[in-house]
Amino acid sequence: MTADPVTSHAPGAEYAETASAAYRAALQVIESVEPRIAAATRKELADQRDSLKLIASENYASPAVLLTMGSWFSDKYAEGTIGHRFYAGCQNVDTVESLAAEHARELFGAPYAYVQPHSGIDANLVAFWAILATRVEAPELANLGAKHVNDLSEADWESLRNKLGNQRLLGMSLDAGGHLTHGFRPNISGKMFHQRSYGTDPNTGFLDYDAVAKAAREFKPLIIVAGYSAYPRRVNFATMREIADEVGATLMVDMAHFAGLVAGKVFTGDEDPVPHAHVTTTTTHKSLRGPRGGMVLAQPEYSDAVDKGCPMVLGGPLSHVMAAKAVALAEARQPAFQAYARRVADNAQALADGFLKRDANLVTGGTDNHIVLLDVTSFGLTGRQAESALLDAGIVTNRNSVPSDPNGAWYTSGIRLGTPALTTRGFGPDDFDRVAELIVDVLSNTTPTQASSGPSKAKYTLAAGTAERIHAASAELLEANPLYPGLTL
Ligand code: DSN
Repeated sequence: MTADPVTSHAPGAEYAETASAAYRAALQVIESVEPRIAAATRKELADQRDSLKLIASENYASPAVLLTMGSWFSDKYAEGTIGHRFYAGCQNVDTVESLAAEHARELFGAPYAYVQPHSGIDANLVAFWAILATRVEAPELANLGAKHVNDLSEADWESLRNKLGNQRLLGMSLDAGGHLTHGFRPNISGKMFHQRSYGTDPNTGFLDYDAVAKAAREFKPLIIVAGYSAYPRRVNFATMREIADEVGATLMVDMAHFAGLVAGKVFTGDEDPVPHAHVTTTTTHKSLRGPRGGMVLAQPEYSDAVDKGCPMVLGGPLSHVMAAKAVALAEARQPAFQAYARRVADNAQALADGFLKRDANLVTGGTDNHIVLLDVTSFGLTGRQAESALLDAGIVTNRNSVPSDPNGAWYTSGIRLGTPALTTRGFGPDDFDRVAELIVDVLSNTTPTQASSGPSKAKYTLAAGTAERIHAASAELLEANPLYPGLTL
């Protein structure tokens, strides 16, 4: 297998020697204080280099992004917003936050960007509260005579609390591929709202827009959440916005999984959520390939409320991570990122084709994004057994529910696979066909076993020699597509 010249390296090959010197020096410093942490850090890189990482929500950030996080910005408190902080001395944090927000606005064509959220769930909580504040609290305060909040009586507060706490949210169900934070009952989003889910067509596995519209008309939600973490297809956000407009709902899109495909212009027009959603949330570390963190993009009518995310919802911003977001967003604005994003989608197609030609079952029969959802019941396995057997063979995946999953959310019947990480290493379509072959090899050689104790849905036996054979085959692929080429510790 040869590495593809377009995307054969994670960004950073051109400064690998300098980055190596920086990491060697950093590890030496860490070693002098707590050698076990230095050792674990070295081991983590070795493990990541030596495994086929197919977790759809993971990637490899560039050394520039990673190095940016190791700075004194970590030491600064900066609650508030750019130019309006609750602490003195935030002039450099203002620079960092302004640059990150500017890159985000330019990259996504968004009128407003808020780069403080620490994670995807934080970004979604900021969005929920911003929508509640804009749609419920502000009009209610006007009804109460536009009093300053300090002048509200206890009865006014009670009335406001009742209204804020009695709103409805419609989101994609977890087993159809939605996310925990889209109204799943054990999550705060499923408790703070009256919640209803939409699913996918039971025959095709595709999103059924008529069913979403029907649910919206019946339920009349304040918020419709679109977006997914395990749905292998594109979404028409123009249609979702029409549905939201018809029922007077705010359309919130969580693009955490596919932000890289939006940034890389693979999803354009009706498939680009940013112009259609009132509020768009994302993480920055998945297909977008930045540091761990979150972000909110908003139309102007929601921006004031989003801007109050800290201290409304968030603690002090992580300024070192905001700096790294700026660096990653600058990388994503380069033409090379568009080539990368196209390759992520092409590779997912190749992975899906590789399974289909080997008679494996895929939810929706394929993919047109970065996710492939493999239904492992035809191998006689649960998702849990498949995940563990694959890990034994050095293939890192995660088990995932399939629609109407007979094995529930813990054992599951599926394996979710994603292409962003290995595409960063330089894997191309031929490599992903080989990955499909290796996965089918492992699953075909895995036998469920009845446990003498404990849950049998987790027990399995991998045929002798399988793990060794797959490790050797994976090593060839991994060596041809090295992680952080030129980076030596
Ligand atoms: N944990 C992320 C994922 O794996 O999709 C979502 O939060």
